[in-house]
Amino acid sequence: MKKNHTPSASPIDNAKLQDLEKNREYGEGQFITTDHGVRINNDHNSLKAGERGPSLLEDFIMREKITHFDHERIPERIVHARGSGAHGYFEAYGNVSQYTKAVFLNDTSVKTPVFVRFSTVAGFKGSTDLARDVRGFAVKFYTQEGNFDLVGNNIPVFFIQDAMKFPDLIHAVKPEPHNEIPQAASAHDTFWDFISLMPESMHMVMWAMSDRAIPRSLRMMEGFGIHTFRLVNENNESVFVKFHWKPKLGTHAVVWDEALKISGNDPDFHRRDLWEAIENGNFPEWELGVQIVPEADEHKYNFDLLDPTKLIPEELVPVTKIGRMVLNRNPDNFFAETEQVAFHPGHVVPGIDFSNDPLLQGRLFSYTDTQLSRLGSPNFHEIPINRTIAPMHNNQRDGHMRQEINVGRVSYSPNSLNNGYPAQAKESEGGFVSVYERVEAHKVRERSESFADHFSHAALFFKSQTPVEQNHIISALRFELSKVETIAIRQRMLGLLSQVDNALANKVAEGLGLAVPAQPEKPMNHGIGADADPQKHEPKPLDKSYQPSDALSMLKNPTVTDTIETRQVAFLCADGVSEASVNALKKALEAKGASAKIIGPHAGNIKTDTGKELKTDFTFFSSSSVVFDAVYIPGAANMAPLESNDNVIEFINDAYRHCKVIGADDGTDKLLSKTTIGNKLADKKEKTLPGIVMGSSKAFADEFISELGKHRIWERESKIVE
Ligand code: HDD
Repeated sequence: MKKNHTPSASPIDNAKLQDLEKNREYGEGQFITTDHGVRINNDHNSLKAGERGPSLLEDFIMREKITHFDHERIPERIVHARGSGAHGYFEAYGNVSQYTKAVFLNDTSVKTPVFVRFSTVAGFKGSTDLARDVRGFAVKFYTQEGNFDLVGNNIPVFFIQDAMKFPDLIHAVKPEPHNEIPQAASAHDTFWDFISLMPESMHMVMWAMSDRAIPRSLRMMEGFGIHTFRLVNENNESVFVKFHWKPKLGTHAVVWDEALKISGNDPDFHRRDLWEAIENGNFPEWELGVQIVPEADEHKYNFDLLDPTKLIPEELVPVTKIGRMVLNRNPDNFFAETEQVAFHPGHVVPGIDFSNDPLLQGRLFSYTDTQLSRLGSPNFHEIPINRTIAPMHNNQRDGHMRQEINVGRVSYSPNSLNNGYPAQAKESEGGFVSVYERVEAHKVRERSESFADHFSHAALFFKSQTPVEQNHIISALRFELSKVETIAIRQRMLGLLSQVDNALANKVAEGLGLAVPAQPEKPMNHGIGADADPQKHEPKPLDKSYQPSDALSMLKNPTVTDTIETRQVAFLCADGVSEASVNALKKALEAKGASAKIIGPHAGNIKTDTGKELKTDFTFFSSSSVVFDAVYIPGAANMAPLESNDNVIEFINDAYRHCKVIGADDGTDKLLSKTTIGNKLADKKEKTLPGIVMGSSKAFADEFISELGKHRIWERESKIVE
């Protein structure tokens, strides 16, 4: 059989790595040329009739350069436009052959390359990272049996039950069409109008209003495949499966006021954090977990496994860890890799198959379709980042920007001129065979009655949260709904919330200056004919049998860890800062994998009390405590430059407000007295406050590190929403 020429290899094999090396060096010691290889003699001036004369049309060099520039942009993704990517690998633990024949999930000797793209959903490509939003968590596994894409989110459920409603959901959440306001925010009328008429969204709304929607870092998020998928073993036996990603650093978030301020201070906060962690060798890591449900148990639960607005509580079906993923290489080129990568839930390999979840089924159509308009050609699989590392042969031909030069006469099957090749693979030869599922039914446009419980899982989520987390959900709902101008929408939302949890609804209502309606409005009264009622079935009453699930709370989650690895502590310094004070905590932090950043009155260097130069990383003016995990005020020969600086006071006040650990050496009392800390101490007539570590004792560093390991000192905040 003749081989096809493949001009460049897949993005991650050795040949590609060498190519990338070459690309990196490209240009070094080389002449600049046109796209067609002609050396350019002058790249600074267009061709003109005389030095001061008009430009000439014959200037093929300028025309080529400008034409290319004019076409540099491609349409951004209709959703998930804002994203950041990284390369890495996946290693299996080798404990799932009884469930799946997928080689990459079983063979412990294989390191499967991956490319991951994290994203927000609603904002445009240039929007802030810290929008309140679901985060996309899309992983492309370049397996030896073809590409498998796990295109999930950091929230385990979704807003809607049927793909038919996806365009409506997205139209509602995107900036409103008449004035294109607001950017990357759900806090506006059209979003809540839609939600208030869609009771099925209530579970997801609880998650989206929780701190899951404002992660501290992309490296500190869980990931979920959401839908129930199937795993299939060598004997063609199948089980249902839910996929989970569990982050090594634990699941952490920022607080809302902080998120708002980060958006101004560093809109690239998450992108920068991911990039820098990888550049510094702090490779983000997750374990892949599965919840397995035997086919026989399909109808065992009081929710439907096919309903993507429901999750399987981990207490009912535990998560088994089956491998780990490490991200260890930043992209070389954002456009070529992160922008052009094309994910698709329909990219599966033998051993993984779909369930009949109607949201998943719709997605199986949507993703290839969108690439055709976004990447502009059915040949998007040939873009290096999308190429499979498995051998690829078929009779698909031609189309825009075809890269492959297929040789020979044969591009059809069956054929005899190429001895019947490329040939079909039997199942035993790795051919993909769909799950042998019997389906016999009427064609209907209906929702199953088993999808009609919209409130029980929302209530389960809410009651599984700690009071701090519940407060954050209440505050978020108050924030969002107070931005909604139409009072009827606010009221309708209160009606829905009251069906989840009365106390929750009452607290939100208080913040809106409204009362919870005695009788929640029936969503379908709004212009939708009774016959077209999408639900058809009356929403089911609240099922109170669910026990709270710790895994749903970020603070109670059993995987929570007190590591301070990669945390960044701001050291507020000025000339005369005590070198010993700086070095003692810096050393202790670095020993635990955290780092110190010196914030000073100006860029360049400051002088320590011993006369040594200390380089500042940021200034009081150019930075803010919102982009750090904690703050330290070292001792100093002269504290006056800090005491008289409003930015320093705000730095400390924000850190206090956002429940961050603050360490203060001896001699900082006067500075602290000008901050919230001073006010609180004076009010309480106490010497200490939670998470404020004072003094210069030997135990100081240990105490500071132990407090930092708690991520935030929530006691300080407990009274924000009474
Ligand atoms: Fe989607 C992109 C995740 C439902 C249609 N989706 C996209 C991305 C993620 C998800 C992470 C970005 C991939 C990347 O980084 O390039 N989408 C989900 C999840 C869903 C979901 C977890 C529900 C469980 N999506 C969904 C539905 C539809 C789409 C129901 C359509 C019927 N999604 C798309 C899309 C996108 C997309 C329009 C935009 C860009 C792209 O596909 O490549 O086709």
